[in-house]
Amino acid sequence: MNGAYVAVDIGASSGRLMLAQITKNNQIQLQEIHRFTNGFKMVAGHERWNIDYLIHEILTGLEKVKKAGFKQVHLGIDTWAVDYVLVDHQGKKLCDPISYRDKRTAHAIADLTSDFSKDYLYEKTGIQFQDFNTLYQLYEEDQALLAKTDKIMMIPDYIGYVLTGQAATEVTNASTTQMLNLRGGLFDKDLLSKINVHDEQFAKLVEAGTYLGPVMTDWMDTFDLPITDVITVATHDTASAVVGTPAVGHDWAFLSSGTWSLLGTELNVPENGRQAFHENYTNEWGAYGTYRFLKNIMGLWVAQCVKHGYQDKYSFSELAAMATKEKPFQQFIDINDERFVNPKDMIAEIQTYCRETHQTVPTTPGEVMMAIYANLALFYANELQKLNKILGCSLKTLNIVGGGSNISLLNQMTSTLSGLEVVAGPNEATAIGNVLVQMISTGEVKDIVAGRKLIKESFELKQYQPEANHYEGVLARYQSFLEHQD
Ligand code: LFR
Repeated sequence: MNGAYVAVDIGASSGRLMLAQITKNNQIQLQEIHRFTNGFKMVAGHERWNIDYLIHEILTGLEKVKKAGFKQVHLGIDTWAVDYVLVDHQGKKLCDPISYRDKRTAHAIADLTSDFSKDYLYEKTGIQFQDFNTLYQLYEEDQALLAKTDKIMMIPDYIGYVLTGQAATEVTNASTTQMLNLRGGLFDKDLLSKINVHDEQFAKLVEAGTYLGPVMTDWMDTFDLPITDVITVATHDTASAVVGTPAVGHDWAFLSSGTWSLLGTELNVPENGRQAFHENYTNEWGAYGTYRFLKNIMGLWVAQCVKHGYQDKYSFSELAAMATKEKPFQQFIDINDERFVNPKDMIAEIQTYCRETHQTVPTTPGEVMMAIYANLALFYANELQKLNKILGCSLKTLNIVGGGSNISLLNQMTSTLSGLEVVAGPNEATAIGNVLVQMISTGEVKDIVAGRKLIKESFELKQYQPEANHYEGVLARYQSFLEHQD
């Protein structure tokens, strides 16, 4: 009997428990067990996640696993990155974690780097400058709370701790703090001292694939759970998504397309030279000694906000269908502009941007959505060119995974603009990467190469080829638009 593996995968807008097994004919079978919404709310002056609710949903999902007939499972947890929970000496959280979209860090990069150079920080960490990185969040942290803090736990580490009583700091996620030393492999004491934090405030660093412990009997008394062994997977959702990308050979890039679009490639040696610094590329640590060399792109967050802006009257597929009827490239938008991080009204923000830049203003839902998709595709194509330049490579394939891999319109435009073959799917790559690390840990799958092959054989993938004579000169005009925006 093959093992049963549960992936707890929580993103900024939703969470899910997926159950996976390897079938007799050697395929990964994935089944959704439980899905719930996630989001932040303004509480006590800050945008916060409701972490107790998330844990409750995980336990509810695990009850469903038991009801489905599974008495014993392995479990891995991945979530978004950079956010953390402050835990006191009694092992209790001091408050609900603040979201990376909270405005408290708006000036933190400039303030913190006023007495040392950004080059110095990039040279040490190889991590992109995003004002939401843990480094800046801790810099802005309430000092009274920090004084009471025994442990600073990243979100998935904290959830693992609450479930098992065991504390660990998993590296794929810890690297996003911008506090790990790229060469030494540990928290950088010099950086920590600048934000009044000590390395004893973090539990021991562990690699993805490390056994954490069983879910505590206390939980088994209150919930009807299977016997559950927690494995520390690649706890950063993007790290799991890259593990779950069915790539073969070299010359491939990935696009993990969800709330964020994470576009990049997998490296064995980090790249933190001048060009990477200049382009703000990041070297996040991956599973099995790899690095995710990537850029954060605003992604489907913009579309999610627009959908809410229309009072959720239309589904994503209805919106995509409306967009398909519109002409692309009626306006250029720098989709990574800070103003789209958390505006009050995304539709109005897009329209104001177009007005300010003297371009056609999209008005109907179809026009607004086409403006978003077209500009995402342009952004992707532009970054793919940069990747080739920085790394001196010649990418051939873009693997698009995650929820966004279902949007054919976007996939086709991306392929045509970039001139690359696009392989789309699986949409649940993150959950798949999560279970794959578990399967490798238990020995059911040999290694990541075998695992990616298994994914390729288990899930339906769609291919897109660049269309000839389409969009001539559009990318060049977009690039010149961006240059003039700087
Ligand atoms: C994607 C993601 C990104 C990270 C952002 C904030 O869900 O984890 O990789 O930069 O969320 O945590």
